[in-house]
Amino acid sequence: MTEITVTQIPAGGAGNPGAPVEGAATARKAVLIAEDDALFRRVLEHCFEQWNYEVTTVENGLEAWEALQREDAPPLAILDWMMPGMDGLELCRTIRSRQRSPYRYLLLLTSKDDKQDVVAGLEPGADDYLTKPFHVDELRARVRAGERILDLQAALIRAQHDLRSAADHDSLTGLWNRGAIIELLKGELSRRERTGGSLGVVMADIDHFKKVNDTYGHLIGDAVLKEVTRRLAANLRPYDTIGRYGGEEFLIVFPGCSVSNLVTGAERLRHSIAVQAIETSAGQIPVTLSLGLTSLEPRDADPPDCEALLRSADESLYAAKAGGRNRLETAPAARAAGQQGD
Ligand code: GH3
Ligand code: MG
Ligand code: MG
Ligand code: MG
Repeated sequence: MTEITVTQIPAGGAGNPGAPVEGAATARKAVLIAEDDALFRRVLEHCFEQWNYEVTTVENGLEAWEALQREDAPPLAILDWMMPGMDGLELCRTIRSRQRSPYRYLLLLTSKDDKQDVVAGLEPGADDYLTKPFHVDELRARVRAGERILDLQAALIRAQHDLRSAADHDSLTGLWNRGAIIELLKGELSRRERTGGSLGVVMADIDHFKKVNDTYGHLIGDAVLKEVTRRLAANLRPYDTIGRYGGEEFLIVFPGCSVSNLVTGAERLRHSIAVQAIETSAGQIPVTLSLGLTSLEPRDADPPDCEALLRSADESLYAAKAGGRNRLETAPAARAAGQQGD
């Protein structure tokens, strides 16, 4: 007969299963319980429900593996050692060899307490183990330890994400920074080399922006930059990419965009800025944008490289400025690469 020890602790006491595990109040935690013994399964389920966990239970190792492969699988898994289909050890080994991230905290349940068995359990990748029959307060303490590891893991992932984001994003506008947008353009160029297709590049620069700073101050200038960013981003197609190329200069990449579509797209951007003065705490400030366009056609053999493409967009922008601002100018990319011989 199966023996289960459930320690009785007074309500509110340290081991009270009714008290939520630390941190559970913020977001509901989730656990996967894989246990073929119906009685243990019920006890485990009851404990975790009391601790306010979202509980998924399965009765064998194969079902557990299936459940753990789902995108929203619980980060914490309680795995029985002896189970039909795939035992707990095999399951740990499979999870560790096939799933590097997100990290799963695996607690192995075993009725074996021989030291060799414990080593055999931890070696393939279990984080901790608990011997049956177990005490509820010991289970809770071990689960807490597991949650601390998972919380740490989540904080690390967040920090890694923030660092990566800070490295390739501009902090004022939230756009890709210069290095990142150039890399993205290079990526598009090499993709185009393989697949063909057209590619549009636009350099956009706010007109007389220095005057905005001189008249209203730098902080208002920043607010204008943010609003210009918002309007530009709102008027792009989902697959276009925009980055802050310099102070008040933006680089926009339009993959698969023919010249006529590029002109239409760029005109929409110009219009989105000129159509309405920007509302700031210093009042309404009218702003305009000049845009330099260049594009590669599907049949452009031997296309210019990234640098030549940028030079071409820059020359078009210069022409737009010289032509009176608040306008677009277009130049074929190949000319800047010196491939048309003029
Ligand atoms: P043009 O029409 O020829 O482009 O004239 P402009 O005044 O926009 O160009 P200029 O290059 O003379 O000046 C750009 C100004 O943009 C100067 C600089 O202080 C300002 N600027 C660059 N980055 C920022 C920023 O992050 N915030 C603010 N407020 N101003 C910035
Ligand atoms: Mg079993
Ligand atoms: Mg400018
Ligand atoms: Mg400029």
